[in-house]
Amino acid sequence: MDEWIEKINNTCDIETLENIRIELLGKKGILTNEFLKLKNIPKEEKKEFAKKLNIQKHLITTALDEQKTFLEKELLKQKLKNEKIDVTKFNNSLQCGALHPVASTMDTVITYFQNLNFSVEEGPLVEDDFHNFEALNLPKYHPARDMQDTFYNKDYTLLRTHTSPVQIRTMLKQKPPIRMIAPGTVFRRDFDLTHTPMFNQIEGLVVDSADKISFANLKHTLVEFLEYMFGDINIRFRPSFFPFTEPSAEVDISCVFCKSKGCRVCSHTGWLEVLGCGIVDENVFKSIGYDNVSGYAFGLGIERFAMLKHNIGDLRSLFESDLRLLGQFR
Ligand code: 2NL
Repeated sequence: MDEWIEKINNTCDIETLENIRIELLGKKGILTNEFLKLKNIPKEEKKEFAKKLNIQKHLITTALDEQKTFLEKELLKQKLKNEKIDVTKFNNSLQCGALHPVASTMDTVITYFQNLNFSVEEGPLVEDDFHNFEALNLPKYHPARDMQDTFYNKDYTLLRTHTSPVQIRTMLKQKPPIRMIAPGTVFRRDFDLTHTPMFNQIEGLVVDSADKISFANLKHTLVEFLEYMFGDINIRFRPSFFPFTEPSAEVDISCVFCKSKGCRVCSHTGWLEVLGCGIVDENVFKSIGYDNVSGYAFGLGIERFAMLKHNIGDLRSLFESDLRLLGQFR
């Protein structure tokens, strides 16, 4: 009997254990057989024999039950161990997304100016004539309105053609000094190799009391900014015209592709135009009721910056969501 008990205690799986139970206690089991012998045993020995058998049966059943409980517990333990999820484990094979080059360039420019204490202002995409044109020294029927072909709605609202209306709204709701940028989406009826009907802009505006803000302030801010964005480059300010600034300038950097040797991107001029700027026109301040102030403003196209920074040749590739391009910016 001791050997059987030992065998039971050494069993490692429930199936073997069940086989042992059948071998001992099944219909044709060894112990079952012993019990059958009872009827042929003389009366005087029967009691002793039966007692011995019952003890054996009890020992066996107890051993079987205990081992079964033990094995079931082990099985559960194993199962829990195998099914445990390590929520802290990092799956390196995960495909990570990346910021779109337009978004990351936007972030870089915004953070740069935030660090110079510029506030970041936003405004509606659907604008009215006053905020988008009139207040910016662009009276009705002024030919300069043709510069930015506009999407008009039936109710005379329009899709903003630049983020300048955000500056107008900010100046109307707060007093100088103002030091802000307005990043966002703008819309123009223009669609060719170098233009998309929707694109992104960041404009900057600094306003303070009269004579405090000069072209030198503007020039310094933009030179520092462009050197931060493009590294070791040459920069030149070219006289230009915008209805909302006087004087106005366009800013060129030496071509980052050919190092000014002349290439297709810079049309063999060695220069790339990257932004427009100027001293805020007196008429803009007049239209919003500011008096005795001075200010500068500038505007740049994010898509163009992203293309120059990441060496992207075709503007359209920024709008195609092609993972072969986007995957390169992880
Ligand atoms: C460009 C030129 C520019 C401004 C934007 C501005 C805004 C206000 C008053 C005066 Cl409220 N000026 N904005 C000024 C000069 C140039 O953008 O080429 N943008 C892509």
